[in-house]
Amino acid sequence: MPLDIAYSTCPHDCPSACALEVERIDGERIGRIRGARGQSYTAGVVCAKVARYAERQHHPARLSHPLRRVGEKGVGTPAFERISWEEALDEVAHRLKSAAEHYGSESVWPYYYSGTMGLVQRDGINRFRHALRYSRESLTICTGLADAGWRAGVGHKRGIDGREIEQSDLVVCWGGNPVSTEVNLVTHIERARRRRGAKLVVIDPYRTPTAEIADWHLAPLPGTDGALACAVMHVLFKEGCADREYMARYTDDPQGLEAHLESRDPAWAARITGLAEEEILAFARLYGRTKKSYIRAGYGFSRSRNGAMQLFAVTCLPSVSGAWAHEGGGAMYSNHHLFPLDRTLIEGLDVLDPKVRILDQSRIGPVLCGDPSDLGSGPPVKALFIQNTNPMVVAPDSRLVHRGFRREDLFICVHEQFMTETAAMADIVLPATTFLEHDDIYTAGAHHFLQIARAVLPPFGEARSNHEVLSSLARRLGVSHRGFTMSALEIIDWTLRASGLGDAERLSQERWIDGRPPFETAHFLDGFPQPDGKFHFRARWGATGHPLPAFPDHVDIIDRGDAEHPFRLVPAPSRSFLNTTFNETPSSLAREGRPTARLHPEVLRELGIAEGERVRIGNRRGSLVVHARAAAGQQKRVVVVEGLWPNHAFEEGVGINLLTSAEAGPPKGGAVFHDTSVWLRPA
Ligand SMILES: Nc1nc2c(c(=O)[nH]1)N[C@H]1C(S)=C(S)[C@@H](COP(=O)(O)OP(=O)(O)OC[C@H]3O[C@@H](n4cnc5c(=O)[nH]c(N)nc54)[C@H](O)[C@@H]3O)O[C@H]1N2
Ligand SMILES: Nc1nc2c(c(=O)[nH]1)N[C@H]1C(S)=C(S)[C@@H](COP(=O)(O)OP(=O)(O)OC[C@H]3O[C@@H](n4cnc5c(=O)[nH]c(N)nc54)[C@H](O)[C@@H]3O)O[C@H]1N2
Ligand code: SF4
Ligand SMILES: [Mo]
Repeated sequence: MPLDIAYSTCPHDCPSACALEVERIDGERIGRIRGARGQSYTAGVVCAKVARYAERQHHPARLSHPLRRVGEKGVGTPAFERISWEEALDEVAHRLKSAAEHYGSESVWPYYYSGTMGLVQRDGINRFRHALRYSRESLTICTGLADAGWRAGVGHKRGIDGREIEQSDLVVCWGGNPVSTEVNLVTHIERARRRRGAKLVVIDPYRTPTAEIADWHLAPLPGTDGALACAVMHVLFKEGCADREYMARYTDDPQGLEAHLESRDPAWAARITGLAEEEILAFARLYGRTKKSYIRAGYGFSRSRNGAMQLFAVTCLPSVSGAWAHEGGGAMYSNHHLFPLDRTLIEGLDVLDPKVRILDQSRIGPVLCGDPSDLGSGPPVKALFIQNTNPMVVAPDSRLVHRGFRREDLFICVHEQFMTETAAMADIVLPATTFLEHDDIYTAGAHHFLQIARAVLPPFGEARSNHEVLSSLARRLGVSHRGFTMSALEIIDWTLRASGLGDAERLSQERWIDGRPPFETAHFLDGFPQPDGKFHFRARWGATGHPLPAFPDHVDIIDRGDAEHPFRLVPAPSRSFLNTTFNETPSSLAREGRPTARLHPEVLRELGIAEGERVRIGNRRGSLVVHARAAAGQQKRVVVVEGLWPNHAFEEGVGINLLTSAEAGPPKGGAVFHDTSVWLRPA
C-alpha cells in the first residue's frame, strides 16, 4: 500500500508544539508519527502519546455526524439521534438568536480553550463572539497566574531559548515536570548533562518522573516557593553572589530588594517550605556560584492563590545573580508573544466592543449557577457554544460546574471530536476535524518557531473544522465580517502578510520560521521589555484591591489547611493523558491504570491503609475515592492524584476537580488547582 510522509505540527496544549512527520497510508489513514529532525527544538523527538496518534485519529468513538440529544443529559451516545448539518446549524443559530433576543447578546457565552493551539481554529471563536457582542471570556484556567507573575518582572512573554540549555551548567525545573508534560526539554537538558556535566535540580512537591532523573530534588510544600526563592536571594546577597553591577544597570531597585530580604533567611524559609535549612542554603550556593544557570519555570507552582507572586519571585533569581547576561543562563516560561502577529482578522479585533462583559473561564461553575459577583449587572448565561475544551472535567469546583450544565433552561452546543463528558451534556453535538484534517498556524510556549500544518487527511465522516462551523453559523446569524467568507488558509495568508512574516505559500514550503532574536535582545541586554527598560524587583501588579505586595515574598493567602484538613492535594498532570485528551485511547488508559493517590508511606501506615487499598479524600466541597500508593520523596502532608481522568473513572462519577476551588487567584484571576487542603480516610 502506498505510504508517504506528510508534515504537520502537534496542535495539543503542550509547550513543545512539535514539528511532526506523519506516515500517511493510502492518503486516508496514518501510521506512526515522528518528530521532525530538521526542527532544532523538536530534534526528532515526540511524546509516546502522539507517536501513536493513529489510535486517537482512527478511534472507533470519533464523532462522525451531528447529533441532537433526545434523552437524558450526561448519558452519552445512546441519548442522541443523528441529524443533518443543516438541521443542526439551523437549530444552533435559532437558539443563540433567541437567547440574545430575550435576554440580550451577553446571555450567549462562546466558551473555548486550547484543545487545538492553532491560531485560526482556536481563536476564530473570538471573531464570532465580537461580531455578535456575545459575552467575552477571560482565559485564566492555565496561564492567568503564571502570565501575571512573569510579566511583573520581565515584562513580556518571552524567555531564553531552550536550545541554549546545551551551554548551561545548571538547569532548574521549577514547578514543572517536563518528562511527562514537555518531553523535548529533556532532550536539551540531557545534552547539557552529557556534554558539560550540567546539574539538574527539580523543585516539586513530589517525586515526579523528572525528579527521578534529577541530580537533586527539593520537595517544598505546595504554595511556598516564594519563600524558597526569597531565601535563595538572601543568601546570594549575603555571600557575595549577587551581581551588583548587573543589577545597577538592568534592575529597578536592588537596594530596596536587599533590605526587604534581610529577614528572609533560610531558617525562615525552612519553617514555611518544610525543607531543611541546610538544603536551602546548599541550593542557594549552587545557584549563586553558577552563572550559566537556566531556570525552566513550569506552570505548576503558579496554580495557587499566591501563584503569580511565586512565579515572579523565581524570575527575580537570575536578575540578582546576573545569569540573564550569560549564554545558557536566565529563565524561561513561555514564548507565546515572541512573534508580533497581527491578530485582527483571526480574532475580529476590528469589531470588538470593550463594553461587552468578560466572564472568567475558570469560574464557569459559579457563572452558570448565577453568582452575582460574576454576572455583574448582565443577564444570566442562557446559551453556551463550546469548542476545544471539556469543562465538565477540567474546570475547578465540579459540583457547581455540573449543577450549571444540568440547568434545563440552558442551551448547550458542543463541537467536539469525541463524546466527552461535556458533549454528553449538550443539546446539539457537532463533529470536529482533527489537526490532520484542517489548516492552521502555531506559535509555541517552549520554542522559537512559528509553524504551519496543512491538512494531510480528508475530514473523518462529516466532521467540520471550527472555522467552517463558525462561518456557517455567522452566515445564519447575519454577520457580514470578511473573516467568515475566507478559508482558513486565506486567513493564515492575510495574517502572515500583515505581520511581515511572508505568506502561506512560503511557510507551507519552509514549514517553520525561527524567530530567535539576536543574543543582546534575547538576553535582555538591550533592556527588559518594561516601560523603563529594567527588570522590576518591585512588581506593579496592574490591578487594584489584591493582596500581593510589590517585592517578592511568601504571601500567606493559600489554603494552608487546618486540623480538619491537614493534607495538601496536588492534582498534577499525568504522562499519558494531555489534560483530558488521550484519556480515551486504550494504550494511555492501560499505562495510567486507575485514579491513584500517592501518599507518604508513614501516612499510609497511620491511616491503616495498605498499598492498593481504597482511600477517601475530601474537603468542604465533597469527597471521592481513589486507590492509595506509597510514594517516597514527598512531605507527609502532600497527596498527589495525577489526572485528568474522566469523571466516570471515579466510583461516584465525579473527578478530582470536585475538590478544587473556583476562587480566582490575584491579581487578575487564575485557577488554583494545586492549592487545596483535604482530609483522608480509609474508604
Ligand atoms: N502528558 C501531559 N502533558 C501535558 C499536559 C498533561 O496533562 N499531560 N498538560 C499540558 C498543559 S495544558 C500544561 S499547562 C502543561 C503543564 O505542565 P507543567 O508546567 O509541568 O505544569 P503543571 O502541570 O501544572 O504542574 C507541574 C508540576 O508542578 C508541581 N507543583 C504543584 N504545585 C507546586 C508548587 O506550589 N510548587 C512547586 N515547586 N511545584 C508545584 C506539580 O507537582 C507538578 O509536578 O503541560 C502540558 N503537557
Ligand atoms: N485537576 C486539574 N485540573 C486541571 C489541570 C490540572 O493540572 N489539574 N490543568 C488545567 C489546565 S493547565 C488546562 S490548560 C485545562 C485544559 O483543559 P481543556 O482545554 O478542556 O483540555 P482537554 O481536556 O484536552 O480538552 C480539549 C478538548 O478539545 C477537543 N479538541 C481538540 N482539537 C479540537 C478542534 O480542532 N476542534 C474542536 N471543536 N475541539 C477540539 C479535544 O477533543 C478535547 O476534548 O485543564 C485544567 N484543569
Ligand atoms: S510533546 Fe507535546 S507537542 Fe510534542 S507531540 Fe507530545 S503533546 Fe505534542
Ligand atoms: Mo494548561
